[in-house]
Amino acid sequence: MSNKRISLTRYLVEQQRVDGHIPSQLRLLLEVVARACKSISQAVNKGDLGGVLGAATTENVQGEMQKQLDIIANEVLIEANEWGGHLAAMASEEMDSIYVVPNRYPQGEYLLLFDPLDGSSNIDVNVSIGTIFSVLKKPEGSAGVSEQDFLQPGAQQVAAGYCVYGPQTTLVLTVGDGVAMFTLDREQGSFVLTKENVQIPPDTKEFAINMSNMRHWDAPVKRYVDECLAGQEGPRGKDFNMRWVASMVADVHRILTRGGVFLYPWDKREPEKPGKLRLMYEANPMGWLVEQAGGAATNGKQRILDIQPGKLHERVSVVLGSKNEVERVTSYHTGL
Ligand code: AHM
Ligand code: MG
Repeated sequence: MSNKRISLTRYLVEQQRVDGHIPSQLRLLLEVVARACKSISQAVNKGDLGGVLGAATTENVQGEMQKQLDIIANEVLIEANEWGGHLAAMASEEMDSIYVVPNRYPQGEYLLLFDPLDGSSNIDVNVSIGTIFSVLKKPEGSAGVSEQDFLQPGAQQVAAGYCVYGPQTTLVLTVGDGVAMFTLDREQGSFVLTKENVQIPPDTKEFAINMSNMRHWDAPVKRYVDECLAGQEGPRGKDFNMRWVASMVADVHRILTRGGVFLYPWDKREPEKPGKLRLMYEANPMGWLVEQAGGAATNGKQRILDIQPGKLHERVSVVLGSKNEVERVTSYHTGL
């Protein structure tokens, strides 16, 4: 990378002009999402000073109590994106059904899905949280727009990313040409390219899982974690370290930065649910980012991006990160 500061705008213009990776509507969409993330970052930063912490009085479609900031972030994303003419509809973790762009605005060809504020349990305790997003194209020839239009496997995504609100605010993006990271320069008010061609090392000594659920896991996940815990004396012949932020954005950001493996597996507590995390606006965008950085993402058995979603808020087991570790966990499930 040269010494010149490259803003997100310039990066996107060059992706559009030089490399032909993104059409202008998609560029606009990504700029608008980034602007919304800046505004969410401001609200997160203010915390108690802005009176935005604490619980709201509502539940989302998943039956989880919403926080005030969950609702604010959701509104910011909707308001920023509804009028630009780049979208046909949006879907969010915080909304039961899809949000169709109102008739008073022009309709675009893209569909935007997001988890407006991931890591809700960390909002009030000043630990990193973030926004995750995924962009799909509305299938051609379908009149109007319906939930059915959203139900495309993650491999069809045309852009995906997240913005982590931590000590720095960092936007991480893929349009299918590798992964780039942009740090928010608060004085300038713009995202500046700070890492390109992000690569996850194939091997790691770091795993991330909520260990308190151990007694509920399936045998393959137990075996994998037991072997990590056995360290140098065990079958892996090396010591492992454990990290768990409990914000997927922060855990994935660490993995994109220095490698590691992240697991949120199926467990016996709610056997009818395949896992805790949501396929379409958590696992798919993160899975694609990780693959674009040379890592892998599966549900323990198959590639996450190949899963055909059956419904908008579908859940999925997640194993993602350093390729050799993900392949190992997957082989413990499939026996291959
Ligand atoms: P959320 O979208 O309601 O915030 O839930 C998802 C979060 C992930 O960010 C994180 O990986 C996981 O839930 C943490 O779960 P746990 O509370 O079991 O640690
Ligand atoms: Mg979430």
